[in-house]
Amino acid sequence: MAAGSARIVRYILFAFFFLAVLYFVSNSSYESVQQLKPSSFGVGKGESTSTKPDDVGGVSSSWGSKPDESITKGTAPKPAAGTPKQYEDLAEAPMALTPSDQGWDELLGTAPGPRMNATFVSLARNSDVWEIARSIRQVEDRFNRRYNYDWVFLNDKPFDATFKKVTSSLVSGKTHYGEIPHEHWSFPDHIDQDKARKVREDMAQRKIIYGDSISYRHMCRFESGFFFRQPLMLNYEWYWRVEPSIELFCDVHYDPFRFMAENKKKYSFVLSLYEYVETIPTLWDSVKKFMKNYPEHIVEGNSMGFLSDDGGENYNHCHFWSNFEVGNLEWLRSKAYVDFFESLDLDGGFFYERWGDAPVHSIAAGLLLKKEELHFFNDIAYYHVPFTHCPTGEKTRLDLRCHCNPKDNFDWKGYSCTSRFFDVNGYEKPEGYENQQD
Ligand SMILES: Nc1nc2c(ncn2[C@@H]2O[C@H](COP(=O)(O)OP(=O)(O)O)[C@@H](O)[C@H]2O)c(=O)[nH]1
Ligand SMILES: [Mg+2]
Repeated sequence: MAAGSARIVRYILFAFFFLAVLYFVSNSSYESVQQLKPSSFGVGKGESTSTKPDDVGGVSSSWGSKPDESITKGTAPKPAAGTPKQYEDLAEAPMALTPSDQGWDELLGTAPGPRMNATFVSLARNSDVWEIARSIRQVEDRFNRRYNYDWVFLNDKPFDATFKKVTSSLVSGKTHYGEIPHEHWSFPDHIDQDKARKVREDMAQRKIIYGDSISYRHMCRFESGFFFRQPLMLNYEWYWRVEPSIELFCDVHYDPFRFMAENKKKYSFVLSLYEYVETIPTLWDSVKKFMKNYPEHIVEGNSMGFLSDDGGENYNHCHFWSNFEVGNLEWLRSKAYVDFFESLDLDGGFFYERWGDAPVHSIAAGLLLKKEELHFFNDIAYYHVPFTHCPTGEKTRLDLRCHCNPKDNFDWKGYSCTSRFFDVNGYEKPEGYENQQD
């Protein structure tokens, strides 16, 4: 009896031991599977590899501004130039499941060749975060994932943690965040506040788009005269402006910054159109005053023919749409451009009317640059509500893996000025343009 129950106890102990071993084995293999789940590796390059925003101080400047912040992609080395590494024995190719695994970045590949001293730049509010995220994702997928250019974000208020976290996780280059100083986003002393308010009330009644908005006017004045001289922007020679909710429809196979530099271009566009007359009734009078006071800044061989149909007497309202721009910052910082902006600013039309930065930049590009210094990027396909630039020519669209509908292309329609740009420069229009005129 006693021997029998001892045997049963031995059986029970053995069964316990067996179950314990089974539990240990299954539990440790569960943990190794667990490691592959995204939630356990803190994805978000911002979190895992960024230095803290306050690691990088502001750049001092005679124009002055609040300290800016930068987020630098940290410890993970950038992939070497060239195409992604190929493994002859595929069994040896690492399967990179987490950002810290070997080979994670090789999937992106990096374009060979030099880099320009260039940055993307976006003016945005914290509430724009998801719209700018969509834009960044498209710019990265179609171009920047292979070039890793930096991105500067500017705001009249401090950027919040969500904005910084989301945008820095999407940009493949370094991200920098700058707060615009009050004097670049407020009424200058010479503006009569009462007069400006009456204009806004009148424009609201006439239902002029953004006619009653103060912040839109600060935005237009800032983009016209100050974005290029923010401390963070002083570090760069070239910029590409990106707004929230834009789309890029085709692959960008080469570096537009390098194209601009090597072809001596200073300003570029993808869409052009006529400005709402109600927003700029006296802009051309101010421009004529500037031309009279500063004849030395008006270059020979300029694009007056794009801006005026009667040799400069009247403005035809053609302008390049400035929500897309690739341009040269040294030009905007030049005495010629700054004199132009300051002369216009003194006349007060940013507040007594509603001058947009698009006609201001365009008129400057048209008069202060030689016409060969302007460039139309046919191969950068772009959308900003409500207009699309979709390259003319099926071969171009297929080669660039475009996903825009050619019927939406605005270039050759009646309200576009791009046809005029071609005529003024003596460029031949691309094959098939006649079929896209309406
Ligand atoms: N920080 C900041 N950015 C602004 C403000 N208003 C407009 N923006 C930015 O200025 C640019 C133009 O504004 P948007 O609303 O797109 O004007 P639209 O394209 O002319 O209709 C965008 O990049 C906006 O994010 C503002 O009050 N504060
Ligand atoms: Mg916009």
